[in-house]
Amino acid sequence: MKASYFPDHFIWGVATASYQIEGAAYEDGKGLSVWDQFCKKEGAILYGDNGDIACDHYHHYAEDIQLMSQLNIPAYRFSLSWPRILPEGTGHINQKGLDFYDRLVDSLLEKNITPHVTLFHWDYPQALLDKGGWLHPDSPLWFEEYTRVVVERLSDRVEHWMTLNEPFCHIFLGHKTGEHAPGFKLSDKDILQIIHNTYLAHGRSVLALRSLARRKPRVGIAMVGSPVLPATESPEDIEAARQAMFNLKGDGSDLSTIGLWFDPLFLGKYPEGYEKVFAGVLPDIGPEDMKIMSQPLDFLGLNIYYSGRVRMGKDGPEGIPETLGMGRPRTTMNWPITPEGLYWGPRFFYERYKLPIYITENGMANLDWVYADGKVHDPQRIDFLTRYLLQLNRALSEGVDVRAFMHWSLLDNFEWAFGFDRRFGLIHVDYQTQKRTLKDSAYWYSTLIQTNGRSLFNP
Ligand code: IFM
Repeated sequence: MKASYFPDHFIWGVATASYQIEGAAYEDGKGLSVWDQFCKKEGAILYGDNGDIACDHYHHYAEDIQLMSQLNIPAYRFSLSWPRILPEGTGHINQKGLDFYDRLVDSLLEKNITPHVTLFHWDYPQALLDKGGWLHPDSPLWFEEYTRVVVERLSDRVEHWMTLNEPFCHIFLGHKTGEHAPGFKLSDKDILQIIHNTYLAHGRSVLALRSLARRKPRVGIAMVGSPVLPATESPEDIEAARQAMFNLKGDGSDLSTIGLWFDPLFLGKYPEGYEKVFAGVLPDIGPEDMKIMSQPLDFLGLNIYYSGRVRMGKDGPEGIPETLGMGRPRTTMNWPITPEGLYWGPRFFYERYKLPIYITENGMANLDWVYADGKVHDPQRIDFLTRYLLQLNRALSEGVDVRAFMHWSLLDNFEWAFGFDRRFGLIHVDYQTQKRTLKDSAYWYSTLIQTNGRSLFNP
């Protein structure tokens, strides 16, 4: 493919999240988050790392914004720490926490960088967990209250909002497998109730944003959007991929089926077969619930990293166990490199949910260090992004309405259970000194942005 199909107003950006970069975990009146607590658990995090200091962005935000400006990055997706703003989760407002986000937003706008705010990227207030967390029937109201506080303070300047980041990871890894905070291993019944409550919280938050925001908001959500890939482009294999993504199968894999996580939000109903597959463990569903959780959105955010593949077999989709092994390329997360995800993901989600697509995260972890010449050479990341973005370009060329691409991440940061071991940034962070060094990929991304994607075709 030779032509660049990135439209004129395509949004190029970078993404981060509060707990992964801010540090200042015990400063200026911030309350505890479940991640502050989880990191103290022996063996929870690789090498016993924690986000107490992380990239110390709380104190280095001006420098980080200056670097974004130097790179001509027009959009910055970041999240707010709920317990920094409401230390107990509800009630008392910590003005110093809000002041920080005020300074952040003002400094971004001064540099002509558009803020894209995610309200919740996993650092849940510990005080609310102690009251029952997302299982508590009032949990949607708590999130609505938090949204109102934020909107009251920031919506005179912020127009772009995401309610939640990757509910699948937060719920499944945090409450089912226990790999993430709060480290629970709950029953399927509890998980389905948590999904339901979280989605009600999302819906209430959207309603609050729409009714209170002083500037007309653009509201969406960032979902785990890695699609299932078809083994070939035959209509049968493409159909197999669709079915594998969206249909419940009743084979024990249903909690991770994409349709379970997307349909309630975007179609206002649980997927076909839900009552049967989950008989005996269904959540309490109020008469208005599906309407509340499926509030119309302005865009669908997809975080896409890697995918599995299927073909159509005689009894339906068959997985192809080929993505790793045999020396195949992979990132330091051990994730296979599957660029076609940025074609099939936008295509399948746009086809089913008919919303403009934002790629709210894509990128790779790499073994980066500062070379003897003082630079950080990361050709793998440049190659990875080239391959993925060419596939996104293909989706655009076929009419899929993709409006944004946000690189994960701006900075190397705290990669959850993997601590600081995995580096996803365009900017290298020396965690001992907090020195930032632009990687080769940062300059490459800057050129890409300035040519609106055309440099992909003339490297
Ligand atoms: O670092 C995470 C981010 O917080 C959520 N999406 C995936 C990234 C890489 O694992």
